[in-house]
Amino acid sequence: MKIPPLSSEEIESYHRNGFVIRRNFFNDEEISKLYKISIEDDAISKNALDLNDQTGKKTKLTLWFTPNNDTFGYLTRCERMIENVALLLDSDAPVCHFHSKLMQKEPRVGGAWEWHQDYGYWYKNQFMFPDQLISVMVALTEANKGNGCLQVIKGSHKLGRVNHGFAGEQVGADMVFVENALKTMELVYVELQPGDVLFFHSNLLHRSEANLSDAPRWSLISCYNSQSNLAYNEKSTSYYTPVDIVPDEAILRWQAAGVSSNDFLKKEEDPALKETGWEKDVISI
Ligand SMILES: O=C(O)CCC(=O)C(=O)O
Repeated sequence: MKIPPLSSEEIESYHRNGFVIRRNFFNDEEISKLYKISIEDDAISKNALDLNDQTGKKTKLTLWFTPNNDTFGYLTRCERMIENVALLLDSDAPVCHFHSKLMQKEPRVGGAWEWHQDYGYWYKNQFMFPDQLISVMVALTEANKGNGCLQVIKGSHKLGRVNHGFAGEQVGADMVFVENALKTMELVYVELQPGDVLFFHSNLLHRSEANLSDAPRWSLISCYNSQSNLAYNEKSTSYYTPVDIVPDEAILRWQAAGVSSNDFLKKEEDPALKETGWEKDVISI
């Protein structure tokens, strides 16, 4: 059954709040297939990067740029995803896939993410327009307060980009701005069930706590860009390549192996930032 596109109220709430949640965007069968691949696929585990948070806990993720003919590629390229992303981006140009990252917050060891805006990283790639960049979080397991779900500051995308500096091996937003925002704007814990999806603006302030629970918290975060949004310091090519859209059924019906990307991010490559003043360990996630 076709999932109805975001309504005008949902689109309006994305613009007002900086995010919108769609429940049951992917069904149980799709999510169990994706979760099974994510825990069993060799390419995912071999290409996983560990980033230290400020307390030394590891945040693990596998990131690739080009979505291929594999089940995760079909998820990121499916009609339902691209149709809704197109409704939220501030452009009529074709939707392109910047990158996807499989977030692997393992029980008791999965580290925290400091307060940041995704555009706090991406302006270093010299993307011009934050309104033409969006992240989409797809829950592969339940995400709740106990296992370190995402927290967002509602409406904070309207602050514009705030300064970012180092926080462990991550980049964190200037805490003066975060604390000011928290005095006047609502902190929302984004609790998700498997298959729920969060669409969020590239300037929305967000963070997550470490996973101190016994349950894993896995999700895919796919980031999209409009073809009209150029990035003058980005070496990967997918961000300006229109997504080759596949039917929604591809996720379940088309034969595919694990993630077959040939452009996984390697920590030492640091493709976007090596010419900037940022330290080489900080990667453009
Ligand atoms: O998955 C999380 O807990 C946070 C990830 C995040 O903030 C990001 O990738 O920008």
